[in-house]
Amino acid sequence: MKGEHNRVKSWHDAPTKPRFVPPRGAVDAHCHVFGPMAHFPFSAKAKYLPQDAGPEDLFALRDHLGFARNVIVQASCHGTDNRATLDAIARSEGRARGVAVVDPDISGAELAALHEQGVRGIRFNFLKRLVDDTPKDGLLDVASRLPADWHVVVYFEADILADLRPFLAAIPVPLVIDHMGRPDVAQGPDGPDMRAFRSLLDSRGDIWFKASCPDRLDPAGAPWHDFVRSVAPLVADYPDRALWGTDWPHPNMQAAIPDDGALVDVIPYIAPTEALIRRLLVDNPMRLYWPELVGR
Ligand code: 0GY
Repeated sequence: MKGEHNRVKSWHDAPTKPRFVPPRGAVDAHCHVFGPMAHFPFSAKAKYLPQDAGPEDLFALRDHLGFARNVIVQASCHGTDNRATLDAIARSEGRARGVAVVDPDISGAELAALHEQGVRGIRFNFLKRLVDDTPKDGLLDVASRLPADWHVVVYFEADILADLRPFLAAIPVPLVIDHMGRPDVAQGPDGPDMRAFRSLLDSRGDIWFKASCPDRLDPAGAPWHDFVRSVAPLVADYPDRALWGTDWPHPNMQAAIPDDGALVDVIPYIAPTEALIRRLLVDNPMRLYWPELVGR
């Protein structure tokens, strides 16, 4: 394992305070924790080796940005060892839930234990630069054995969406698509990538998406005009299926680290009414991750 000086840092030390004020109860529905490595070592198969980005830093950012809750998605650098994610959830005083990465042969008892610890979904990652291989057979089996009301988060790039469609159609629980399947937003809202993604959303009523990561999808940089022009129509047309997240600590973004305050300031451009903002940041993520609190 390399030393700390070789481990990459991909997040901003002092993000600006956003001008946009999120509504009460807002959920950052896509973020991660890294380590701390001394307690939770990275996977031997990790494709990047980050500096520690633990729960204290995550929760300080949550408060700084004006959010109330986090959904912590197991990052690929921790493989299927979910302890760092579970530790962060346990430290959140009920204000975080999580998405795990599991071996397909995980037992029902182990899944139930993850549920007890705040996990509400599992993630299938098809990015070759992040994982060696993602054989699909076992995945359908584990997806069919998930606890009630869980979902599957899927991360893929636009160029494999057509090939993935039969597999996605066979997953027997709701789907959440990370970063909208990484469309080329420079194509605009009616370009082939967005059209293909809309076709996926139209194929099932239970596919959600994260309207997230302008920094990954729009290399022109802040204020991410192409992202806004491509994503705002999607949020408007599928208002009950959109989620939003910071993606902190921005794995692999060390060459172009986004300012989290600037990311939050994109929200009113992709969700320009109070009603849309409330669905994007509160109602939708609460239905998926804290359904027992909805309507109370
Ligand atoms: C993201 C995106 C990336 C990384 C991971 O699990 C991960 O390592 O998700 C990426 O490099 O595109 O959503 O955090």
